[in-house]
Amino acid sequence: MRQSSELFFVSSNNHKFTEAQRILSNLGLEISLFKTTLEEIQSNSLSEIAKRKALDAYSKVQKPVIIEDDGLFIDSLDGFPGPYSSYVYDTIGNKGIMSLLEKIELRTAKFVAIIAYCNGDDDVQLFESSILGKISLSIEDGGWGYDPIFIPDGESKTYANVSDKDKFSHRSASLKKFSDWFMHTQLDSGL
Ligand code: ITT
Repeated sequence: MRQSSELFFVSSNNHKFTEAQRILSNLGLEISLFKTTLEEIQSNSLSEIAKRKALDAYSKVQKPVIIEDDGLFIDSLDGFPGPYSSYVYDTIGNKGIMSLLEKIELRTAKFVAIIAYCNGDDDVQLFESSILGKISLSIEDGGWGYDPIFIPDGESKTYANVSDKDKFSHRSASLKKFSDWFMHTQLDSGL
């Protein structure tokens, strides 16, 4: 049975919302976008950043919210851009990442997604998943963000051109964890 609730996905990124909405809808959960730019603290910990984003989101919406914080961690760059992925994408972008990896053979990387749910001033639940992969040798066409340069393990194409990104993406894995928890705890308790 399709469950509906007043649950807001708070983000400045339409692409993230579109994917999250599709993934959660397939799991029977409907969300709405509350579009705004959230406070993003300087930290080496994605969890800390996600927690603060969720609290900021709740303070703005005053209703149950989820936020998502992602990071692309490149092994040969000691995990860079990691928690700084958004800033790095907006500054040096995929071309800059390619330049940093020029002549570097080790191109393994992982994409991490943390979903944070908040329904109160100090009530934050975190759901984390990651996917291993590598950085492509050239920038593919299509997709958004780092899609054109991230090849998930087991695939020959980047996220931009795989046939069903939702099936295995970092986002879908963490959203699945969240929805399992949310359906069994929050909706059952009548929220
Ligand atoms: P918020 O307003 O939700 O914070 P954001 O784009 O700043 O949006 P993040 O802080 O989580 O999001 O930034 C992570 C970066 O990684 C950002 O540049 C995204 O575009 C990129 N990214 C995250 N998931 C991605 C995906 O599935 N494919 C491509 N790029 C992705």
